[in-house]
Amino acid sequence: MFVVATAGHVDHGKSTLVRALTGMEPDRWAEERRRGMTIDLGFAWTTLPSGGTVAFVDVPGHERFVPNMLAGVGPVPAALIVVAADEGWMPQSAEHLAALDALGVAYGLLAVTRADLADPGPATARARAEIAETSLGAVPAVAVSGLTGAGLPELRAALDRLAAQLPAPVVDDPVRLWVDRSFTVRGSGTVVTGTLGAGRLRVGDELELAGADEPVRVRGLHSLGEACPKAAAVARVAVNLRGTPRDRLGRGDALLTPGRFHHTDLVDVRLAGDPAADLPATLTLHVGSAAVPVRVRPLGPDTVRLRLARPLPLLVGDRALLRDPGRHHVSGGVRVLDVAPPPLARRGAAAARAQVLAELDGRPDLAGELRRRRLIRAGALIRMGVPVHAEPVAGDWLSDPDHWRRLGERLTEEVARHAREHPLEPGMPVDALRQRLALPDRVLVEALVRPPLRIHAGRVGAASANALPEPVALAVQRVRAEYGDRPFRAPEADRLVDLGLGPREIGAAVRAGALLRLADNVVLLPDALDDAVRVLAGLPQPFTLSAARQALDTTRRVAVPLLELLDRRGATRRLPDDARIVVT
Ligand SMILES: Nc1nc2c(ncn2[C@@H]2O[C@H](COP(=O)(O)OP(=O)(O)OP(=O)(O)O)[C@@H](O)[C@H]2O)c(=O)[nH]1
Ligand SMILES: [Mg+2]
Repeated sequence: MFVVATAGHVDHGKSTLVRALTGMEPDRWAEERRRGMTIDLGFAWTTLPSGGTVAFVDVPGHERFVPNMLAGVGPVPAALIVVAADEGWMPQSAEHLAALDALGVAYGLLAVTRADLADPGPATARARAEIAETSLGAVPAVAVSGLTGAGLPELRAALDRLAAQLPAPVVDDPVRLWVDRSFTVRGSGTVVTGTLGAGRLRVGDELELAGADEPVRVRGLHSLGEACPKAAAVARVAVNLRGTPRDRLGRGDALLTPGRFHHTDLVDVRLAGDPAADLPATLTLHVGSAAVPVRVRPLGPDTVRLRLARPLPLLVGDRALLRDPGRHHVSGGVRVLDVAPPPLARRGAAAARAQVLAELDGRPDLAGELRRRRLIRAGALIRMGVPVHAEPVAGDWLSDPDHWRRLGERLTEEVARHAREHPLEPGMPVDALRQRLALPDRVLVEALVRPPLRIHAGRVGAASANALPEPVALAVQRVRAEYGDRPFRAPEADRLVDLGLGPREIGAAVRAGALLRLADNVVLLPDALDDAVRVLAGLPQPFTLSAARQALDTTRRVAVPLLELLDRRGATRRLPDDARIVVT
């Protein structure tokens, strides 16, 4: 199927032509038929000589209904421009063409209608000249009469040739179905319609709807009036949604493949036409079937920041147009450069931003995004429309290679500094490092640690972190020299002070396994525990505290906490009468 939107001035015969080609009535409303004028979008389809199907989105020509026209052409990549032979080029011929140009529509046909009323030559020449100046370029032209049917076979053939030129749809892309109508069908509930430009839909699919907390589910699908289990782009589709109230969605909403779109109310864009200085401060942004008021902040010569009145699922590279509803004027097309731009808080930030934007062209660029964002989750990039084809540095984090290298260097410096400032600690806590380097996730710290650094017990330090600082190592050596032959005699508090073993030094020695702490200021050499168990096992069982103290040749100051420690470790067991036995 291929979808084409009509375009052209009011009363130039768009709906008549669609009716003549399809036998279907594009003017759905009684009011439209009564007034002989299209107000809202119409939909009709027919089979072409090739056997292919063309679906029309028929738009209104009246200037009051340009917003409806834009909702129709927004998601459609091809246009049938209609000009009446007897009236020629008119204001909405120009405005519709400007809109197609702004949206970058590149495929089209010119139909000069009402050719039974006047020579189509002059209107054809003027229209082709106007169209040639736009994104559509040189287009084929066919003179037709909706009244007599003259030219219709030629127009059908031309539509077939146009269909053959269109690029193949990307059916593996995520779905972003811009809703152009929503209504309720008795017994089925809410139905929305739209032009599926990419991707596929299946009955049962879960889709995301901006503003809804829960996914919505496809209960039924129709295409061209027929129920179908699935539909692939390009197609006109009607989607029946399970459990979604009608008032939850309407024109301008989009049904999305979950997790694939970033909803944004702030975008930086490049203007296709007018310089930024001429733009009013408020305009309406038209994209897909949506129309959203925006505030415009000029940045560079042809770049502006748009603040949207409500968030939209936009991607880098999206085409949209700005219109001044007050002046009935298409201000120009825009190309989305950044859907998650940085705030402009500092002085000079806007100028700096303008320089960055000057380098961007709206083509997704992974290396550039990483350079600018430094560190970002793959999912966030995908939701911006930037394909990810790089290895994450950790988890699903991607980083600019230079930034990652600098982070590694800074990590080493921070660890070294921490070691200088806290010589007794066995390395820098991972979380302190994470904060210091302003990293959003611990896994990044872990990934940055390289030999000779390592992570041990939640800290980053040299692989030899167990090595004691020299003064502590010397003090422990002296303890060993003095107490090695009296292993259960702990140095007195003032002796510890003499040796330079304050609480922090003792802590460091204990963590390094060089001393065993029984209580505050009561330390033994670490092998004392096994020795004690051996000595106690040689006593008649059970034994009392006093017997233990004598056998170990020590004081209550050591014996009490030592036995308690052995109890805790399960080496000894305390009996109800306070005697103990060695557990074998
Ligand atoms: N003689 C003649 N009259 C035509 C032809 N095409 C359309 N008309 C008449 O022109 C008038 C407008 O036609 P429509 O098809 O409603 O025009 P439209 O472009 O759809 O108008 P809007 O949707 O309101 O913009 C109607 O009265 C049609 O009968 C034609 O080829 N020949
Ligand atoms: Mg019409």
